Amino acid sequence: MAASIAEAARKHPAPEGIVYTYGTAGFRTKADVLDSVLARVGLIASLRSRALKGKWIGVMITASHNPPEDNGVKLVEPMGNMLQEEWEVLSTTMANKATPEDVAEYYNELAAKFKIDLSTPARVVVARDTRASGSRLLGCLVDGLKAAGAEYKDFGFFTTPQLHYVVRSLNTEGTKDAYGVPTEKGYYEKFGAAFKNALKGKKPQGSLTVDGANGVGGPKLTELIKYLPTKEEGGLEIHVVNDNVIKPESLNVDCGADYVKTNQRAPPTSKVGPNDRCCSLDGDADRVVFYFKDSSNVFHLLDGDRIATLVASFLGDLIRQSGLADAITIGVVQTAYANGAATNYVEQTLKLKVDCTPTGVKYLHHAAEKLDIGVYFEANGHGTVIFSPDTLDTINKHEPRSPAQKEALDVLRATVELINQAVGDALSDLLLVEVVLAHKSWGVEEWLGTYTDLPNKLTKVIVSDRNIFKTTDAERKLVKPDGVQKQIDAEVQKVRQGRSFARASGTEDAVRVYAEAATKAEAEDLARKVASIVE
Ligand code: 16G
Ligand code: ZN
Repeated sequence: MAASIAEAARKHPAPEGIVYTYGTAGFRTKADVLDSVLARVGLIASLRSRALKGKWIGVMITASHNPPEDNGVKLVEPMGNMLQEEWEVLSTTMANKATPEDVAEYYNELAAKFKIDLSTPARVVVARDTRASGSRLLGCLVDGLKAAGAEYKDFGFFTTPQLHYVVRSLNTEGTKDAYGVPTEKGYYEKFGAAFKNALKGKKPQGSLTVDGANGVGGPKLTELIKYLPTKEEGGLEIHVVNDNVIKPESLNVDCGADYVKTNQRAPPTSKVGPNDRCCSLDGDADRVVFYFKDSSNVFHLLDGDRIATLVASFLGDLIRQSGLADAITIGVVQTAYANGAATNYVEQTLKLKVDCTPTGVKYLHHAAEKLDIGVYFEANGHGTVIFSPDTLDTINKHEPRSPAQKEALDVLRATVELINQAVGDALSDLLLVEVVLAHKSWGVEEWLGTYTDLPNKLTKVIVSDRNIFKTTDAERKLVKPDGVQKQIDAEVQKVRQGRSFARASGTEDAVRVYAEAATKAEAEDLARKVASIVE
């Protein structure tokens, strides 16, 4: 096998002078320098599967919201979680091995280190988004998988959450934790049925326009719609826009969740009317934000914070109405980017506990796993809700004591099914939002009216070395460089309802500064001052 592994590495030589890192979202960079990485990821995925006694591992080829010429790759653990941190480090080391011989040697070294029996089957599921470079990179990945003797299933074009779904379903098939039928159709059937059951006769108002970022989410949503009740059957009218995957160079260009969140405006092509509900997915559909224009043509964003508060309030109502309030508690997990008004609303109005974690889905996910029901969303739209095994058991076994309790319990059970437990899923999340709005008989204005965001400003500062910025307290305070936090605190004191923090980006060579305050002018001024301290 050493020979075949060296051969695969030789076929896809590592370009000189590039250092690769498995970051918060896997390896991600310009697509034309990723061939060697993909071949090596094939080797790592095979080892990871063997280390877990032949469980299915997922490999997703995507660069999410990044420009069309980028690409990336990330690994998925058997239950649909993100790759274990230790293996992120091993993947990084493997990606940076210089020669084919080094690659083969490291492969054997890992096998020895983890006592991996190389005759154990290795099973890997692969899929990709719609980028032009995807098929070439898939070829490189497959070369690595074949060299390692892995069995693999190629699901072709998939959203990232569909891949997570299939991985979890394959590994739980035939057990009491069976998640779903491990096929694309199985995904649509599961979420389609759950949506219908969770609506339970409540009719969604108006329609929803979904911007697919010209990525894989558009055509997959079009497919999912076939499994949803039609408007005539009491379902939701959905219009899919920006779903041009025939032109991969249009991916994420002037559309998509990142565009809308960053620019605080609808895609220029948007043609919807006042108060029409819209949402935007990102390039691999694991992220969603909602928005609308009011009758004065003013744009309003309903971001991840809004989804979290909406969903937490709905689940809280269902738990109480089912008679489960004494047995189950709900918590919300946010990052420092959550608007202060959202945090306040959860604590003061919903009376729920809020945890704050560093940026990155895996941190929120881990914190949410410690709760009975953990609602986690980043402001940028990544997120989902997870239910602990005990909580699921309680919900499944609960005997309602009245018709009203039964009604609420039915909706709660269907809602659990509707939420992708493996990972934040834009398609599942958007259906969840629609279910909540339908039950509350709310439109976007009522949703927006729950609380008023504090004015805020996010800026990016280019520094000579971002690695000197070290944070603590879930990135809310700087411990290094010395004295900087003190200066930030002094500025924050000067404005009303001020809050600000600076952190090194995990995806770009820059430091991000966030500031919020009672007025827009104060928030912008605070951001400017903090940025100049950081510079
Ligand atoms: C990655 C993370 C996302 C986070 C973002 C922050 C995942 C799957 N993605 O895209 O959660 O919000 O990085 O970027 O974890 P930043 O470090 O550049 O601010
Ligand atoms: Zn994404």
